[in-house]
Amino acid sequence: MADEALVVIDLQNDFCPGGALAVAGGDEIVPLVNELIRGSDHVIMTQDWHPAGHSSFASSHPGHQPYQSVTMPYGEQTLWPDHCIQGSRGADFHTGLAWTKAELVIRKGFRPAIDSYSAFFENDHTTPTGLAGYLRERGIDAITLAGLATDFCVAYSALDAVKLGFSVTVRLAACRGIDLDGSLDAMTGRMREAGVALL
Ligand code: VGL
Ligand code: ZN
Repeated sequence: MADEALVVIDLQNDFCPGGALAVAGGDEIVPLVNELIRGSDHVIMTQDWHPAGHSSFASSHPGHQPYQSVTMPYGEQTLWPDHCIQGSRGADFHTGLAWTKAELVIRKGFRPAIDSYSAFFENDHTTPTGLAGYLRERGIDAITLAGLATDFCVAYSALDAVKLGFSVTVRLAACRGIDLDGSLDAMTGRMREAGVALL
């Protein structure tokens, strides 16, 4: 039988209460994620990992505020507060996260000119992170997703994974959303339509 992997998305200090881009209740999911980790044969984590001055930061766009949207060469991009800067405490995994079992940590968002929500592709939807190749080469064809944020990095990862032919489950109780202008309902609907199992 083919193998399955748990992919824990961006469970980092900056996405938890007190962090630069705090997701409400982001830290509440840590115990359940740790339980999922204990029960998984293969664990992969993603880590949002931006250089200072990243193009997804509102501070890099004079006259713009966080949560506004701008048009980038690759399409619409929401602007965020400065967050998950490479090597900062905010970019570290949440202290309570049992991360040591992870076989792979995929860092994303490190190219200054492009953001990356998905664990599989950057926001141009064509530049790969390498995760699909890693999974396929290891005979893993099913993934379970948990982490932050439901309506951004988790949802983009789930939709790309389905497109790439993986069987995908999202553990909603082990995720929390940002919910910008109804994005949580919108992205939950898109995942359901795409065939993601929402548990
Ligand atoms: C994320 C916004 C910016 C996420 C990352 O992990 O969902 N959201 N960078
Ligand atoms: Zn980011």
